[in-house]
Amino acid sequence: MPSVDAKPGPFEFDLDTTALLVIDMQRDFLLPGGFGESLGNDVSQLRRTIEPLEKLLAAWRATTMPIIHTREGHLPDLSDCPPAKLKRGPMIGQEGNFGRILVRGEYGHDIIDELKPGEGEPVVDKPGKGAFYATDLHKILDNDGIKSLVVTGVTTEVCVHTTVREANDRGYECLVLADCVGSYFPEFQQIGLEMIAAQGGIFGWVAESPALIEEIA
Ligand code: TIU
Repeated sequence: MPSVDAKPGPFEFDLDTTALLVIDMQRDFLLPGGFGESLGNDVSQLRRTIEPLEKLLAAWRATTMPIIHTREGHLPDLSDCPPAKLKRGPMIGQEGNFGRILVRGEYGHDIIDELKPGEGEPVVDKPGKGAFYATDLHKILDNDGIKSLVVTGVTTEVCVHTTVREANDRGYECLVLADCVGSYFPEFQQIGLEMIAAQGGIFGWVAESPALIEEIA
């Protein structure tokens, strides 16, 4: 069984029951001039994940293990956006530099060109931060016999954390790749990763992508 050097200890996984999750690598969050930057965020903190993710995707696509992408966003009429979310995110649905912000079908809502989903790789649209809430993700994984998830994407303390917590409660073992997840806030990146592996791996394992690529190559 492949094993990756990780915190709090080796992460063992089976090539037949492991999937890669790429969370919300969307233009709205990552492009200079986009929604994320318009909120005063430093998008370079997220953009440093692009190159390691390109390498990881290339290595992963050479295996038979599935890849699932997610996107955060809403229906054009915002009927799936809770008023409470809209109240604290009044820009959702407004016209931005890349179309209506976090609205499905808009340019900014889609995944960045560098990490464009490949043929046959599901893209799960989610209205919330967690990838399991109000989506078919659990069903997609369960149908494929998936038991372990390698989790990547943005942002570490928001959609990555929420998804990893949801995954734990559904019985998945999660490995989070430190160089393939990003936060606008360096301190949240560090603490967010520590929180996952603390207490003997309360939410899972944390490793660097080159260690995993070596195992699957
Ligand atoms: N994908 C995701 O994390 N959505 C967010 O809203 N993240 C923030 O950090 N705001």
